[in-house]
Amino acid sequence: MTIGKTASLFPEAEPASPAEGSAAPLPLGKHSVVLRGYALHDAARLLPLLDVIAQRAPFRHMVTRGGFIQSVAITNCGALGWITDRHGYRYTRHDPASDRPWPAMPESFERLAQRAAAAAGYAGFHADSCLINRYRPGARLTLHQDKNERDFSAPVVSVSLGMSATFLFGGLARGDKASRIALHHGDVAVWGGEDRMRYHGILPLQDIPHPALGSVRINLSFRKAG
Ligand code: MD3
Ligand code: FE
Repeated sequence: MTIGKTASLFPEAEPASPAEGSAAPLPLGKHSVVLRGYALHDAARLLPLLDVIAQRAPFRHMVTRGGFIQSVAITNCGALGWITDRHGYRYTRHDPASDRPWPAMPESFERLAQRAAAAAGYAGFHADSCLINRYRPGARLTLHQDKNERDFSAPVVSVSLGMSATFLFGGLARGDKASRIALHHGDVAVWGGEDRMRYHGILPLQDIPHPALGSVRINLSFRKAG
């Protein structure tokens, strides 16, 4: 196999345009990849749509089952939205803050997630949920598994915007050693197969402002929740 020529490994991962991802896919686990800069070309179009979503369903700090307030503020778009409260974690059709349905998922969000999934080998991915995480300096996500979705055979597609973060990618047990991967503005990661159940998290964000977004990191995670 030729190093630096990944076309045979990831035949569908070729960028649709030169602007869509410049580096070769970086394999994480056996069934996960980071597509560096894959969303760079779309970022300017995603941001105003995010503002519209956040006007209708504002970012909020939710309470965990254990009674802790999350340092990450969240909102959702799509048919289903992920929430946490004193009863635990789950997906709902309505925003508990307004009792209205979550804002619809913009078509451009859906298409980006579908394209990235296909580029990672998951053709036919249809997200019905997009969890939007907002990190300010110091915000973090402790090691956890995502297991509120019905269908673990579908991957999770994540889009990073704004400040860079250090992602922790652990094993199937909480105590397994986690590797660290930097995620930057425009990076897209796709987690599937057995990697889907691996523990993961985000280290407390450092305050290194992003030139366009300032002191904030936004992560969109697309899921097939229902
Ligand atoms: C890896 N969010 O919201 S990317 C989460 O950057 C979450 O905000 C992180 O973990 C963030 O649950 C990480 C998304 C992600 C989602 C599911 C995964 C990464 C994953 C499942 C398995 C492995
Ligand atoms: Fe997660």
